[in-house]
Amino acid sequence: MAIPFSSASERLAWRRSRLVSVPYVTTVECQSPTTTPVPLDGTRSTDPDPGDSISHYQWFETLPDGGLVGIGNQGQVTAQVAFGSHSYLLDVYDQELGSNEEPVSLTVRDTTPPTVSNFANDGPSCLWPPNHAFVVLRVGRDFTADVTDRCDAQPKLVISEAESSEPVLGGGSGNTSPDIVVFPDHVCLRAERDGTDPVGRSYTVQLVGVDFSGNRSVPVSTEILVPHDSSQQRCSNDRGLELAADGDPRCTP
Ligand SMILES: [Ca+2]
Ligand SMILES: [Ca+2]
Repeated sequence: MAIPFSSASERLAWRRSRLVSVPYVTTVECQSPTTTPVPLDGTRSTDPDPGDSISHYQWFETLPDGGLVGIGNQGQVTAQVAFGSHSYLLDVYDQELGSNEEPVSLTVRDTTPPTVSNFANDGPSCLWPPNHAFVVLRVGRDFTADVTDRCDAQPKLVISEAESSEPVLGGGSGNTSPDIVVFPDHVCLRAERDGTDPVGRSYTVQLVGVDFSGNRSVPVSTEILVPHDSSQQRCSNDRGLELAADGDPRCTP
């Protein structure tokens, strides 16, 4: 016959430090865009009463509204945890159905950067004529790549920076500034070069893959030339260039 327990000494001892010593973790790395399996182990729960022992376990996920969803009744279960922080409960019972309860907090985070492959500059590789207009180059049209991430199903390709081989002012480039305006999804490069420089101007545009946690991939880059003259390199802008004048909102920081 079961005897009701009322004194504190009859309660089951649940020691968090012991739980932590088994494959129990509070923060785990995201494994997929949906859920991440997290093993939970309550089998080191102990009962202080001589001759008594743990008889069964109940694991629950605690919903934001306080509701409970059962996820298993074994000592060891695997929780399928979505991205972010989530609350769980472990209830343990002894042979006499005395019980104790312990909250468990699990966080799935993403610290792994995306991977960029098959990067291509499908836009112009050189700009002509050097009429000081901005040329707008866009991710998805001019810059393409495959970006994959273990946790984010839709990581983005973004422009991280751009630089010029020539100073913004000086030489025979005219008196225009800025020459580069960077946005995540497009960049404005001024079609000009120092006329006294026989090499021409080279812009380097760098892009990275970014996931929703802000992790950034190893960068990829491409060069875009403004040649000294059209005989140096013939620019075949078959598709036509997207141009913008100074003050155009597309090229205003
Ligand atoms: Ca990631
Ligand atoms: Ca300039």
